[in-house]
Amino acid sequence: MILDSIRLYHLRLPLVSPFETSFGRIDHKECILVEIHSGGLVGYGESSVERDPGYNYETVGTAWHIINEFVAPLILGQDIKDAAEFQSLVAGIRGHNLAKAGLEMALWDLLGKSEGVSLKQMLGGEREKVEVGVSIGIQETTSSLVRSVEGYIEQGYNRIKIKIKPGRDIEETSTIRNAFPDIPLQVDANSAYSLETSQVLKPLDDMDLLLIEQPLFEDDLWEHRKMQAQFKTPICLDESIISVRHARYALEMDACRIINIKPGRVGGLSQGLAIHNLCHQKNVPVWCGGMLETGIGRAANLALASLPGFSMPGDISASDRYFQQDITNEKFILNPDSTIEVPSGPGLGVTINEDALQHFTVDKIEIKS
Ligand code: OSB
Ligand code: MG
Repeated sequence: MILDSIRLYHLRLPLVSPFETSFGRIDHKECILVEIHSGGLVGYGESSVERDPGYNYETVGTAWHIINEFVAPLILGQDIKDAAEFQSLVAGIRGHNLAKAGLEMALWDLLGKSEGVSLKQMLGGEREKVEVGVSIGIQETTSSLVRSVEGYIEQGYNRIKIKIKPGRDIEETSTIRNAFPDIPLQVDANSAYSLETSQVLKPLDDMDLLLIEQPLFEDDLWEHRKMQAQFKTPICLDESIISVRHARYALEMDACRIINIKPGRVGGLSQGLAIHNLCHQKNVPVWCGGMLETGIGRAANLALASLPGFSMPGDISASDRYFQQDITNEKFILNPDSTIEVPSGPGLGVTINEDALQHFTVDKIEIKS
């Protein structure tokens, strides 16, 4: 497909409730919507960046710069037939995975639309609906956390993840475990501990958790290995796994026993697929993480999570868990069995609500060859 032009939209959507992690608190989700034009077709992708460099080093500003100045000139006017070709064109750009992944996603959408096949089919997905959970931010008090968990369980979520940080960890997790003895439960520290300070997490090992997500520094596979040796509970890596190579290193050194796959963090759906394939072959469970995506990124996550190796529920909640108004016409709804339907239309299988897009756009740019 010859890529004629690219439009970037800097979006800012109000969240239904603030989201707090060990690295900060937000009440709006910012990201970049990527729109690529080819002939008469339009493809959409989402760079799941945030405003601040808290989760990783990328931001709306860096992704805007990288796409505009470096990615776009490499691909505009080119005849690109698949994601592998896209990846080889941008291979010279170090890092900036979230930026690249937004463009790759838009390319998948375009290819799917031009061939009349869904992203799920293109990736080799098998499920019609996928099991999902909810990721709950740090709350004001432990009792408000209990109420929040209770609310999501009532809505039908059958897997709970709570965010932790030093000083807001053991009491919170044990209270939730005691209040909901049977609920599948996991915690996410977003790199808030060192190997030394992670010793306070030892009691988590007796709380029947599915996993402990990213306790230590993002660039530290080695100390995750040391920590895993001290814990029965599987460590799951998120931030640390930025490529297929890192997934292989982490598994070879036993730095984790489960991997959270976010297509953005690893540089695109094609890379998420490759990590899935590696883990599936080694019998390592994976699940699909989330970055509070709009309906565009959520559609892509659902398609990826429909692959057979995604054996644990994803952080892919219903649209109304995030936004009162999303930018897609389609809304994702939680089924009573804690699943969400995978879109089946061509490409991502979702359409843009132009009014909503205009309403939430704070900046936009068109790039031509
Ligand atoms: O670490 O998984 C994370 C959101 C933003 C940045 C990092 C993370 C998260 C979440 C939310 O946990 C998952 C979701 O999209 O529901
Ligand atoms: Mg995480």
